[in-house]
Amino acid sequence: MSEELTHNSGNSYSASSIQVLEGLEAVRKRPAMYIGDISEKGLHHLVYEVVDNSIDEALAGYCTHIEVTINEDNSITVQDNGRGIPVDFHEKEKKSALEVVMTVLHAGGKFDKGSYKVSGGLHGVGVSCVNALSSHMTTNVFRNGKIYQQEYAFGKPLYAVKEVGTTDITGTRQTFWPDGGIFTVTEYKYSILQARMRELAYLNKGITITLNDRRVADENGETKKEVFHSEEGVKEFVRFLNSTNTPLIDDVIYLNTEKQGIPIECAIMYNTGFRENLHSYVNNINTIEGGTHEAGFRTALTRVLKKYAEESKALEKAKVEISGEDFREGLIAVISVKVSEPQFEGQTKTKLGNNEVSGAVNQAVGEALTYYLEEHPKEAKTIVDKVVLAATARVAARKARESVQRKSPMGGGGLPGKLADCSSRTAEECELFLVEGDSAGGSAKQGRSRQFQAILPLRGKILNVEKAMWHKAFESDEVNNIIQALGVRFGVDGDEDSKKANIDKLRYHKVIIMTDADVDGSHIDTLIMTLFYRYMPEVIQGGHLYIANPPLYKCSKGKVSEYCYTEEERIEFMQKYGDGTETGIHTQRYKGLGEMNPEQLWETTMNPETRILRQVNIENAAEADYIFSMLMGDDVAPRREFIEKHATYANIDA
Ligand code: 0RA
Repeated sequence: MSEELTHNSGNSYSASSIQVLEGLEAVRKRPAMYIGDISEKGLHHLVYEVVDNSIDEALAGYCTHIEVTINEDNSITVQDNGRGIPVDFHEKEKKSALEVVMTVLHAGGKFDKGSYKVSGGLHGVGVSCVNALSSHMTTNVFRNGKIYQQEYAFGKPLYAVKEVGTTDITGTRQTFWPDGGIFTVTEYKYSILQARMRELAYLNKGITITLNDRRVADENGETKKEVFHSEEGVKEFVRFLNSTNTPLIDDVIYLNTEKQGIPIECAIMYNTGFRENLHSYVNNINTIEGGTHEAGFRTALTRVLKKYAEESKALEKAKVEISGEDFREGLIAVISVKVSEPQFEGQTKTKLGNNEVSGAVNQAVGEALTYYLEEHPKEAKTIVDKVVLAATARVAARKARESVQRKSPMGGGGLPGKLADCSSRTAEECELFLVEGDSAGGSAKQGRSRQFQAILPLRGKILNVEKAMWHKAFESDEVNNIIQALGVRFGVDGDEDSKKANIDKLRYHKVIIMTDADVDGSHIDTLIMTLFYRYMPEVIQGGHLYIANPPLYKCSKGKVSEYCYTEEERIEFMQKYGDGTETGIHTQRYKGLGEMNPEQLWETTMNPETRILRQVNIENAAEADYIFSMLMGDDVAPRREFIEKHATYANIDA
């Protein structure tokens, strides 16, 4: 965990406020402890934290609209139409309730609204943490016909709460400037906030969330704005997530109920694909490590479908035994529960531990599914037929996998012939470059640092694993070479049919995809990322997957020469060294990695001292799933649009 020591302003605090200030100083001393990290993730987390307070107000029944704005200077404004944070005098703290909320850690609980607090960011630390980590923050409360205001610097109030006007609305407005002395980046990414606001709108039906980006305007001077609102909640969410797949049955099996005091909302679809795709949430938090709610869901699904299949005699024709995961091939589902005192466990604290939730979900899903199957015999048969097919395929998959693993490093079969391995055996320092093409692979082998860099050339496009059945992927030479070189195993922990990869034996802690800076290269990048995302997500979650960033140009003028990694950098070079035209400047365009000699490749793309690597991360699993199915799907138009929008080379190849 990263730790940052910042600003010690040396102010003298009055005795009564010492405790308060110590609280927020702790946040500034160890920000990562409170918001996870101080990079892009933590920066965006600040917004979630503030929005969560408004979501709580909405869930309590007092707020319908939340407006989030990225301002021109990358400050953020969140305004809601709730009751407004109370501003009256707080007897114990001897100051306004608003000031307590803004400056006391975990003060939220002191204003318990009677109902339990269901939202709360992953860290649920409260708005005072956002305040502590902002160089400046302004709060306005619209309440009692008046507008109240207080401002803060690094979490400290600049003045007591004051009245600044009258109003006929109610609500709360928060504006904050993340502290550049704490965060490694301070620029907000629209797409990250967009994904989270969309998700929140689906998870909290009826609420309207507006997202504005004041940093970019179109030709009419209009700035970007999107409105997220869902009337059907997770039922609509699952349709959205499945929109790039072909549904097996058109219906969404949906339930919205309460069992043993636990609100449960769940939507289930089947598609013609082979993956299981379960997205679970507890109090709006994405529980990527699963937990008791997921266990309850799976138990109910298996129990009900198995019973139905047995009673309808559908299993008799299957020659193989059906296992739990056969019921989940092509399953796409969202489950959202609200738990009053959630116990979060696991490495990333995203695994629900409360045992009582398992039975509640089991019961709710069991009832809804039983009812659906009884009412829809045709659809029920379609699902059961697919389950039987999945079981047959699974047995074939195991055979294919075993043949791979016999050849794998641990199986004694050695490493792939095409791998130029490094000499170090310390995985932490080892890097594996997955290189497009034999010729670039050759340059990379000569240019690399043999001690810790290994090269695996890949020929042509690797198999599209998004489309392939599970076992098909293991029949592809290129996929097998990657898996063998990595040293990972599938089907471990005594469950030989488990689709989980064991990455304990990962031989390289950096796996770097290195492809040409063109459309084909991008396509290969996405294919390889899909392979990891679908089969070995732990490699991505562990922060081991990277994309190399080769230069697009080498621009020279006389004795000066510079590598340019973007079109903007090339234009900058021209402006700096030219007279605005291309007279006198020599521009070498690198169309492919193979055009660089080994020294150039080392210098620009492989040398840890000078290279630029982009780390692949999954911030929002639902969004990632959607994007990968879209990128790998049959529909060409959205894929082209996505690649054009995200690639650095787009206008060069056009
Ligand atoms: C405590 C009590 C009341 C409202 C709120 C907090 C509240 C907090 C936030 C944070 C962002 N937006 C908010 N809206 C409301 C209820 C006060 C009453 O009884 O009127």
